[in-house]
Amino acid sequence: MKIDILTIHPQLLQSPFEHSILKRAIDKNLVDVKLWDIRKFSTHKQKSVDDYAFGGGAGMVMMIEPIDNCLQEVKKENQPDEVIYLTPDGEVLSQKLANHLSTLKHIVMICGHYKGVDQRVRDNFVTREVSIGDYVLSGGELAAAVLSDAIIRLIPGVLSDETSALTDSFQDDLLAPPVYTRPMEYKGLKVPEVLFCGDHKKIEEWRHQQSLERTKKLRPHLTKE
Ligand code: 6GU
Repeated sequence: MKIDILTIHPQLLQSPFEHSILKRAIDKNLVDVKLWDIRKFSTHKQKSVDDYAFGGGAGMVMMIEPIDNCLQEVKKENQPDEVIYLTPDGEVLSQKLANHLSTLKHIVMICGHYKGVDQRVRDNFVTREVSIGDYVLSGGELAAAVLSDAIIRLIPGVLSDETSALTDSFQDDLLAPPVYTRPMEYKGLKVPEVLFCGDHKKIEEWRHQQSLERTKKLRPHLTKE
């Protein structure tokens, strides 16, 4: 998979891809992530990427030209399956959407700032708009990092234990069960007995029951009856 991310703050996005699972996925060539600095595609003397909103009002708007220029450069390499604009008014990210996006070959993400991008970018270049929740961030960069992580970890071969993504919270509309490790007892705090019984069927039943109870309590809308 290839992910191209268009941003005016490429440095802000570097670190998430330089550690842990995302780094390993890149090192294994399972995904190629490229950060594009929109500012480099500005034709203005000052390399400006934003301007005042027509009609007035507070806040600057990101201009169409540097984004168009950058997108054209990205598309020279190959045609993307989706051009995603990260915005608080987009479709709220879900595991279902992450699953779908993880099956694609080439995704472009555009990070907005200020009051957003010129609507003509959204109307003509963007194929999908995604939000990571109903709250406002100062820019799309952190959202793009979240979306990338949610997608990349699902690409076959990225997680060492192939089944571990399948048993994630939400993968079957259930929250994950609690997990424990050594020591068996810490300052009087004990691990549930059932985990030491050695009966794998019984343990799986207990875990499933815990998942159901957690989901009912914490995400009641997921338990359809
Ligand atoms: Cl995708 N962008 C911004 N700026 N804020 C957000 C968001 C995206 N998703 C939730 N809040």
